[in-house]
Amino acid sequence: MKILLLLLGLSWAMAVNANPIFKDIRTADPAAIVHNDTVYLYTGHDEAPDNKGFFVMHDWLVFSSTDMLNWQRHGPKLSTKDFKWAKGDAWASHVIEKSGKFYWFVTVRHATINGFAIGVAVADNPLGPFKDALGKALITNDMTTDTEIDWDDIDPAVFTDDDGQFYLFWGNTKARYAKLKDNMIELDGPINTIDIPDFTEALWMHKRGDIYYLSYASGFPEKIAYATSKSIHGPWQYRGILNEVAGNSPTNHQSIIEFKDKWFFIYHTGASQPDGGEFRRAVAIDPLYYNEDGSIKRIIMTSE
Ligand code: FUB
Repeated sequence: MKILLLLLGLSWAMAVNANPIFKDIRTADPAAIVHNDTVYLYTGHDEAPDNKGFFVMHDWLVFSSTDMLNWQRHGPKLSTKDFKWAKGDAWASHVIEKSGKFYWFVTVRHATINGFAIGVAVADNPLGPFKDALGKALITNDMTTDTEIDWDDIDPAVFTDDDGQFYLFWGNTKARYAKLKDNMIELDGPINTIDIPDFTEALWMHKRGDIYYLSYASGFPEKIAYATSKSIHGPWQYRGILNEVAGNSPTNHQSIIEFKDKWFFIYHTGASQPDGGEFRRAVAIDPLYYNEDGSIKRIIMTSE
C-alpha cells in the first residue's frame, strides 16, 4: 500500500512538473518576476489555428506560483486594444516593479507609424488592472530605423541595477539599451547599441554576484546564447550557447530568474504537443546551474 501511495505521489509530482507547463493553451515569450515570495509569469498568447500562417497574438496572460510547480491562472490582463495607438500583435513583453507600481513593457504593432513599437502599461498590483501609462509609444521604428526590417524595435526587457537605475533593453538584429527616467515612461539619455555575436532578439539581463549576464536568442532557428560583463555598459564577453533549438519552434525566448535560492530557465517550445510548432508555442521551465567560474551550465531541456 505504501509503495502504491509513493508511486501515485511520484506520478502526480511528475505530472505537475512536466513541460510544457500549460498543455491546453499556447503560451509564448515568458517573462517572470518574483514579488512577495510569489513568481508572476507573464506570457504571450498564441492563437494561430495552425503552423502555416504567422503569429496570431492579441493579448498577454498572467500566471502565478509559490513553488514553480503549481500555477494559478489569472487569464488575459492586457491586450493590444488597451493601447489606442496600436493595431495588434501582442509580441514579447516584460513586467517590472518600481516603488509599488508594476510597469508592463510590451511589443505591439503601431497603428500609424510603420512597424513595431514598444509601449508601457502600469498598475498598482502585479495582476492589474493595467492601463496605458503613456498614451503613445515609448519606442517607435522611426526613432531607431537603421535596418531593413520593421520589427527591429521588439522584445523589451527591463533591469534594475544595484544603484536603483532602471534600464530598458530591446531589439531585433541590433541589440539596444537605454536608461529609463524615474517615471519609467521616458528614456533618459541616448539609445546605445550592444555588440554581441549572432544576435537575433529576446534580450534578457540578470545579475548574480558581481557578474552581469546578458542572454539572447542567437541565429535562426534560435539557440539562446549569453555574454557576461562586470559592468552593465559592457564590454561583453561571449560565453556560448545555453540550449539547443527548442523542438519545432525556431524561437524560444528565455527568461532567467532566481526563486527560493534556485535558478530557472523559462522559455517556449513548439514541441510536446501534437499541434505545437512555430506559431503555436508553449512555455517550459528547466533548472539553471552555474559553474564555479560563474559560467552557466548548458540547459538540459525536458520539453522534448
Ligand atoms: O512572439 C512573437 C515574437 O517571436 C517575439 O517577440 C520574439 O521574441 C519571438 O519569440
